[in-house]
Amino acid sequence: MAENEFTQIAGADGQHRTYCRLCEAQCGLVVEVRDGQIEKIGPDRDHPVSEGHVCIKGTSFAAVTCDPDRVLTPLKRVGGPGEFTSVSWEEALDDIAERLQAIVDRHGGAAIGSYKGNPASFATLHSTYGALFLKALGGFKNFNAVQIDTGAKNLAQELVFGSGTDWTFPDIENADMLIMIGANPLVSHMSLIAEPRFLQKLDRIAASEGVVVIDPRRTETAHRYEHVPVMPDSDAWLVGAMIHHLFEAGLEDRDVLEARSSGWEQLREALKPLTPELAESRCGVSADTIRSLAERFARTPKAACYGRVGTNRGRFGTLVNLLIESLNVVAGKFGRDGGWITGLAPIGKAGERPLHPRYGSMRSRIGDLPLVLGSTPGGSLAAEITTPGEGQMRALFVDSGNPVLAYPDGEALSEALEQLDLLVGIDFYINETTRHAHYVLPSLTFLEREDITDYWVRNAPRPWVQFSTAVIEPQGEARHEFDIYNAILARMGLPALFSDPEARSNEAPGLMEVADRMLRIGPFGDQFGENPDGLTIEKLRGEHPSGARTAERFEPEDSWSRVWTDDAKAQLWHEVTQAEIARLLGETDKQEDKLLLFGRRKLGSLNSWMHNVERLVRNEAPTLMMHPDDAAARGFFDGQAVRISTPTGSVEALLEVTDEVVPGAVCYPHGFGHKGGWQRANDLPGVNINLIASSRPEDWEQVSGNVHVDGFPVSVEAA
Ligand SMILES: Nc1nc2c(c(=O)[nH]1)N[C@H]1C(S)=C(S)[C@@H](COP(=O)(O)OP(=O)(O)OC[C@H]3O[C@@H](n4cnc5c(=O)[nH]c(N)nc54)[C@H](O)[C@@H]3O)O[C@H]1N2
Ligand SMILES: Nc1nc2c(c(=O)[nH]1)N[C@H]1C(S)=C(S)[C@@H](COP(=O)(O)OP(=O)(O)OC[C@H]3O[C@@H](n4cnc5c(=O)[nH]c(N)nc54)[C@H](O)[C@@H]3O)O[C@H]1N2
Ligand code: SF4
Ligand SMILES: [Mo]
Repeated sequence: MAENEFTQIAGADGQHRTYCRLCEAQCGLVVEVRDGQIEKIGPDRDHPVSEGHVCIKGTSFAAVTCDPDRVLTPLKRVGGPGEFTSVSWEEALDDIAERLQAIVDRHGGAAIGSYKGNPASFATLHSTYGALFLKALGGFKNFNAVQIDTGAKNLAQELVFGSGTDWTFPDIENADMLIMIGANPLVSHMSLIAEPRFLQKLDRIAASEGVVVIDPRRTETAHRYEHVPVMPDSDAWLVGAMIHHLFEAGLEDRDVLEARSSGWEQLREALKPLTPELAESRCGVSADTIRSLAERFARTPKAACYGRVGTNRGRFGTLVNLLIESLNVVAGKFGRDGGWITGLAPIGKAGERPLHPRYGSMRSRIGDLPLVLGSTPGGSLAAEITTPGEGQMRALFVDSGNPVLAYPDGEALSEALEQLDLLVGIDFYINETTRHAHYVLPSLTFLEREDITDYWVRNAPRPWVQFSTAVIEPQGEARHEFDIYNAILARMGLPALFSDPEARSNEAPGLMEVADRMLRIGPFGDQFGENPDGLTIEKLRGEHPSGARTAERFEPEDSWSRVWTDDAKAQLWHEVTQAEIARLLGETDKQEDKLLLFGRRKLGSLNSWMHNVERLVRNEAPTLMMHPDDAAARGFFDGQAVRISTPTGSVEALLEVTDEVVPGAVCYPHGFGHKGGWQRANDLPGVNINLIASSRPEDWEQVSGNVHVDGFPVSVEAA
């Protein structure tokens, strides 16, 4: 086959259309393959939504798939952390199944846990079958990134709209104004919004009524648009005061409030004391700015207020997110063209109440907190292992994740992991977590597997769906996670994933068979023939190799049909709202000599795991950013070595004196401080900033269980 011809045969010479599974933009890619190996990765200009957009991470991905440090055979631990020897799949799987069986027999399924990291959300049904695997063993400890990423937002959506998984997001395709709190899309490429061409969209909004970026740092995004600097961990004051002012000025949308919401009067009363003047004293944004922002927002018909990770990890994450959802309702932006909307997942039946465990239906063993979406707080991972008693965790699967770098107090977690009877890592790298494993099982990179965009495209202002064949054959002995789990279940005499429970058969339906069924009954599916124009995987593969647009436009109004509260109204008052507003107003204005530490992301990094790619990390040297006033007050200079301390620990960093950050706060990126099986990354400067963040349950945000990694107090001294 000629090199410039398109092909869908894994490993065949020619060009392969696929998509990037690193971030939510999921850009279309064209990969050139020769002699079974990747020659080049470029943009897919035929992709209906990314239209040729890519970033340096996507086009550098061959360096991951072909990384000489990649794990290509099962590894068995033979010494201290990181000391492994290659073994056969048979040996590894037999031993894992046997040990697992012994643990289940002796301690029951509660002793088993599973951690699925961020990349799992980009692989077809991975979170679903990962949870089914655990359930098959009688387990229910599902750890993931929820309580360090989205937990407060999930909970706020559940309380206001009745679903933690029908994400609300701004219709950036049609909005004229966007308020963005704690998000930096110029680096992250947008989160909870799937729109690869976001920059075009934001520029258009900026040229209309404006993009306002509320952030303690003058980020890349803030620099391009309007920046409102704010103290970390103080957004509840700001957003609460905006709602206060809307009511005060009579700018609320009465029609919406009366017909489609409940509890707005209680919210209005509770926020009466939260004046813009009081908010100014707590968040550093002037009362005038708060008032004018609220007025601009209310008076722009097509506007939305969006909060992302920076709103989730403070002491009031749930309240901030409740107030953001509420602000959008009070100002009449929910379910409006160019406003605040929900989307449709292509997979699974639409128009049904989501099945996730309701808030409060389960509680954590550590900290005794109600669980959000049934997910076990990652902050409890170490304590689940070290705390004796019923349900003590003895076995853990870490699949697509790296909690030692991702979660607070990685030191305590590293020590705890060593106490497990069985730790299995499923990854193509030995990372800071899997180096503690008894076995590391090699998985595929996304270029070696088929996938369908099953999850994040539900948050697309211009919805699409794409199926990709595998670009190359699996490297070495790497296997699909789905097959690994099934192989373990088979050895334990348990039915295969997704098989009919009555049949007790080990005959697994293929993963794509399951996905195809779910696509076909989904909102864009062919309904098994009833809707001949609808989609199937076969049709996606044959007719839309670059992806298919599934709807010209969402009907924003339909967002109201996905409100799952009992009365189908937006619920603006809840006991959580009440308690959290009271807690906020009861806060004393502490004037400690502490600086509040918050994080940042870098264009060439992806959380903890793209640091082995030379091209991405060449100039990577994380610094602690500090405002010139704070540096002068301490006699610090640019480039100086400093020690950052908390009661949990201390680390050293290089200081960068810059007025990019607000006075009173310091900024350091997460995901550094490597000691995995990656030669390049281990050489990088930088520390694991989560070593100094607390994982103690009393330090979690007590409503959502989110850990506090943005805006926590630290002291900084000369090193
Ligand atoms: N202080 C601080 N901490 C943070 C954050 C922060 O902003 N500040 N951000 C948090 C956020 S938002 C997140 S999502 C978490 C992320 O934390 P995690 O989800 O735990 O971890 P990652 O760093 O993304 O590491 C992913 C691992 O999965 C592996 N991997 C990649 N693709 C695949 C695959 O297809 N299959 C398998 N089996 N493995 C794969 C990689 O090699 C890597 O080892 O970190 C959180 N931690
Ligand atoms: N290049 C790159 N892209 C990524 C990732 C990556 O690691 N690198 N990670 C991916 C993942 S897992 C996620 S979840 C998304 C996240 O996507 P975004 O939510 O856009 O993430 P960040 O870039 O971390 O932006 C968070 C912003 O919040 C600000 N912030 C911190 N604390 C506060 C606060 O208290 N109040 C306010 N108002 N702002 C605050 C920070 O300064 C930062 O600018 O990005 C994804 N995309
Ligand atoms: S923006 Fe995200 S999806 Fe697109 S190429 Fe970069 S990492 Fe991949
Ligand atoms: Mo994330």
